[in-house]
Amino acid sequence: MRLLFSSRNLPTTSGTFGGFPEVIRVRGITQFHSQWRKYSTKEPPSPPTTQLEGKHYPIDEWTNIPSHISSALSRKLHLQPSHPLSITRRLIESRFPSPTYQYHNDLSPIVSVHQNFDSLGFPIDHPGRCRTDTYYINKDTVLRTHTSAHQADTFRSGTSDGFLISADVYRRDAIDRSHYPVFHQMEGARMWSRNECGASGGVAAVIREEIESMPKHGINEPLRVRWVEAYFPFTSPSWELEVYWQGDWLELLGCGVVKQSLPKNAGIPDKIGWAFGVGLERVAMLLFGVPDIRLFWSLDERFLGQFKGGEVSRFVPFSKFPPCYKDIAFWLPNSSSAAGGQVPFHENDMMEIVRNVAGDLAEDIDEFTHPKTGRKSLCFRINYRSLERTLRNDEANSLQQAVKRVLVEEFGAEVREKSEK
Ligand code: FA5
Ligand code: MG
Repeated sequence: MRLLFSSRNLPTTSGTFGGFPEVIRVRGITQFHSQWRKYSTKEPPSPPTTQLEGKHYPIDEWTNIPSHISSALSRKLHLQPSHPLSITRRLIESRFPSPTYQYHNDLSPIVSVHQNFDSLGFPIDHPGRCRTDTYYINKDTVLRTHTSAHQADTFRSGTSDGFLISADVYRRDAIDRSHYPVFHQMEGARMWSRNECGASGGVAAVIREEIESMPKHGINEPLRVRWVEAYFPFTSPSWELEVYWQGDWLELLGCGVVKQSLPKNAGIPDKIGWAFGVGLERVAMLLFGVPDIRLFWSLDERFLGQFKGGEVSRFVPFSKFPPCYKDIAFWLPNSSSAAGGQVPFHENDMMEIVRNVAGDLAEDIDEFTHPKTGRKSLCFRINYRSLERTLRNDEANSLQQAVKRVLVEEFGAEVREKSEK
């Protein structure tokens, strides 16, 4: 069994037990287990649990939530009045007024696999369901990977024609300037009775119109945008909207016409409508000129002090500290995986190891392809940079050493020493 996380980075896990606690580790999650013995008069052991948002959840071989993720649950940046994410949320909300639209900003991030995937028609083998992509509390419960997890329930509640749901969402994802494992989405949806939607191009035309009228306060024009055809299991047709940013196309949102199975299953078969899911960080990066997604998590007054509720202002960088990159190349045994089984090592496992070790000091990771036959050889370049101070080379070296240790001890990797810088 391979272990993904080191114990110092693990969430609090506990069992209520009738004997002396014994610390065990399953897929890197430390658990406290009772030593219940055959002849004990005490109660049989309860299964190990993890505590999130004040509630205990049983953990199992699917559990994969490290402490840097569980500690983000309480931050709720989209609700901090002077935070750029909250300012962005309110600006978009102003485009979709009450009472047609109802706002839901405080739904729990802990949802069932059914809500997150099944209710939206995700096929059972969809890659989004993998433990390499999703944070599982246990096999039935996840940290929502998108605000669409609440679509079916909100349609079913039927309390308004439209809704906006803003929330923190969680994904095991790449490390770079526009990706973070915790980010914020806003889900928007609007339903009509079939004969009510009068637009000449139907629902599809309405959604593109609605989205193009989203706020563009102070964004340096000309803004180059493009619509790209996309696929989501719960909309058809579907599109993504991209914008040209820092020399590349940046995806802002996904949207489409809601597939009929959703209103049908929600008990409103006569309704049709559209839905979108927009990344609030991505919009805020454009509106406020924030160059790196990690900044939104900063507690530094030089960042937070620049913003005021209701105002869109340009971010003034306090400094640009030098980067420090380190390369690592290694071979893996053929069966190596985060799950310790047959699933191959995934690029996201590397991202997770580095996030565990380096936190926000990792700016981006690039994967190099290595022309080798036989054993699987992997090469990564990790760029370390603090947003708040100059990172010393020896600090970056010890982070790199720690990454290496996890790869060796928990994945059985054989590190190629010459590849180090
Ligand atoms: C979805 O999550 C769909 N639920 C969106 C949707 C809703 C489609 C309703 C149709 C109808 P996607 O995985 O593309 O789609 O993510 C939506 C947006 O979230 C992206 O366009 C991007 O702006 C943002 N996003 C995705 N991953 C990250 C990340 N790791 N860090 C920051 N923002 C992200
Ligand atoms: Mg997408």
